[in-house]
Amino acid sequence: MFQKLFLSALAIASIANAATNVCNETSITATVQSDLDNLSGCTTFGGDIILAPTLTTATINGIQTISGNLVCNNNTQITSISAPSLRTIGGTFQLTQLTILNTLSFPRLSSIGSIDWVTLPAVSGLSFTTGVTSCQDVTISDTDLSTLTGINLTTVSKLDINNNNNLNDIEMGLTEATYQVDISFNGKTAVSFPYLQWAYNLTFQDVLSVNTPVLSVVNASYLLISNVFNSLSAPNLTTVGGLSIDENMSLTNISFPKLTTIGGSGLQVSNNTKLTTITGFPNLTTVNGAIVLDGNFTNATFPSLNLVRGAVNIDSNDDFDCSSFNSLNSQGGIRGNDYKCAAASTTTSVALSATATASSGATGASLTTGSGTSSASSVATSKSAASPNLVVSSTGFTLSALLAAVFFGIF
Ligand SMILES: *[C@@H]1O[C@H](CO)[C@@H](O)[C@H](O)[C@H]1NC(C)=O
Ligand SMILES: *[C@@H]1O[C@H](CO)[C@@H](O)[C@H](O)[C@H]1NC(C)=O
Ligand SMILES: *[C@@H]1O[C@H](CO)[C@@H](O)[C@H](O)[C@H]1NC(C)=O
Ligand SMILES: *[C@@H]1O[C@H](CO)[C@@H](O)[C@H](O)[C@H]1NC(C)=O
Ligand SMILES: *[C@@H]1O[C@H](CO)[C@@H](O)[C@H](O)[C@H]1NC(C)=O
Ligand SMILES: *[C@@H]1O[C@H](CO)[C@@H](O)[C@H](O)[C@H]1NC(C)=O
Ligand SMILES: *[C@@H]1O[C@H](CO)[C@@H](O)[C@H](O)[C@H]1NC(C)=O
Ligand SMILES: *[C@@H]1O[C@H](CO)[C@@H](O)[C@H](O)[C@H]1NC(C)=O
Ligand SMILES: *[C@@H]1O[C@H](CO)[C@@H](O)[C@H](O)[C@H]1NC(C)=O
Ligand SMILES: *[C@@H]1O[C@H](CO)[C@@H](O)[C@H](O)[C@H]1NC(C)=O
Ligand SMILES: *[C@@H]1O[C@H](CO)[C@@H](O)[C@H](O)[C@H]1NC(C)=O
Ligand SMILES: CC(=O)N[C@H]1CO[C@H](CO)[C@@H](O)[C@@H]1O
Repeated sequence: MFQKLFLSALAIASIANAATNVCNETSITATVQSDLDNLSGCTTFGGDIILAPTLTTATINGIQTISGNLVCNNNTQITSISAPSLRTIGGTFQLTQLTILNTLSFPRLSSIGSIDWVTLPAVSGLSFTTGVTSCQDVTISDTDLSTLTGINLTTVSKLDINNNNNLNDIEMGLTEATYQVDISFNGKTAVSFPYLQWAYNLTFQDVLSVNTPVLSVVNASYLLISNVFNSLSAPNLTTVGGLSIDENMSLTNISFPKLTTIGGSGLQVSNNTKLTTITGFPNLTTVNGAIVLDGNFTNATFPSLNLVRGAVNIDSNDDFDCSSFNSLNSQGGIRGNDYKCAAASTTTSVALSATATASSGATGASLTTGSGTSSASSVATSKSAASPNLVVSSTGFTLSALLAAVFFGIF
């Protein structure tokens, strides 16, 4: 009786002690489980915990906060890592090259400085019951995850999710992404960011669908390359730094109803095999960079477009009428030093081009048409093989504008 009481008093004392126990070690490398057991009295561990390649399983008991990093690299025999009490990892949660790891059990984990998980081919799910809601920097590459359930962030700096072959669903409550979102080559992933309002830089490659109903700004570039969706819509997007929609084999429909301004990185819509109409930009008025349209389209209509500060290169493999671009050009709406519109069969194609690139000086500006004469009104009946250099860098800009000014001054 006395002994029992004494023991429970001891237990209470150790709990009370545990609640305030900060262990200030800077770093520990655990080679056996007992090394981790040594730390179970620490509620906060001040440094990094490194799990050595000798461990076959690792359980981190007791610790609620790791102020530094939690790292396990290059371990070919570890199958399970768990931390029943862990809530916070202040630094990086780094797991790389763990070939048979299949269990990540962190039921209380909610906050991580950054996630860096690369080559975890046997990790197919996360046992994150509470769920991580705070993490600034996420890289998840080459895992067997089918969803990211257990990670649901509202803001992020970098979200780089690539080469996870089974990942078929990404849904997150992100509202802003301040640096980079890149979802690429994950097999066929349905991506949904229902609350995302802006992203600095956004890339989707090889995705099945993109749902961004409230996205209104992409500051830098929005790249959509080799995706498998047949329809693409950004219903609330008003401004992007650059927009590139390339090589999406099934794409038949694009819709950017509110997109008004495209920045210096310009607009490119190219090699989307089934995209025959590029008419999803009813409100686009200004492109502060170049426009490149290349593919099997018969209709590319931009009813509000009145200013393109870069070059324009339109190349249709089908029947396409260049007249609206020709008139934009003749009204001075194309400020870049190259304007070219060519189609496989057409009646009004005119190719105007400066033979000099923006960086090679302003002396070579010249006017050519598809048929090789020097008259702007002559008719080209076949596609020009020439493909002028259309790279308009921000530094080349002033020169382009200058060139254009000279050009339009002469003609
Ligand atoms: C651990 O570090 C904190 C702050 O640096 C300090 O207040 C505390 O006394 C240290 N604890 C031990 C056990 O050294
Ligand atoms: C854990 O404790 C044991 C026994 O006190 C000690 O031999 C070992 O070095 C400790 N491990 C670490 C990593 O501190
Ligand atoms: C893993 O091991 C390889 C080969 O031994 C080495 O090149 C690499 O740097 C190691 N990676 C890490 C993160 O330790
Ligand atoms: C993610 O969090 C948002 C709120 O930020 C919530 O609405 C949504 O249901 C969560 N999604 C999942 C899959 O838990
Ligand atoms: C945007 O992302 C793309 C693709 O990852 C990258 O090539 C580009 O440099 C990024 N741009 C900026 C401004 O960070
Ligand atoms: C569209 O974006 C604007 C900001 O440009 C925002 O105020 C508005 O709420 C968004 N619309 C919807 C339907 O979310
Ligand atoms: C990106 O755009 C958003 C929304 O307009 C703005 O709040 C943010 O400051 C911009 N970020 C940068 C780096 O320009
Ligand atoms: C088109 O842009 C103008 C501002 O340039 C805006 O007033 C108008 O509401 C936009 N139309 C649509 C459909 O968003
Ligand atoms: C479209 O594809 C062709 C053939 O692969 C390539 O030569 C061309 O550069 C592509 N167009 C663009 C704008 O990338
Ligand atoms: C145009 O369509 C043909 C036939 O469907 C296809 O083979 C070709 O790759 C397409 N070209 C482009 C640039 O998408
Ligand atoms: C191109 O598409 C627009 C918008 O759907 C339509 O108004 C226009 O008549 C079409 N032009 C041609 C030449 O088919
Ligand atoms: C023309 C082209 O490159 N199409 C690509 C479109 O996207 C699919 C799916 O990612 C690719 O397989 C195609 O190569």
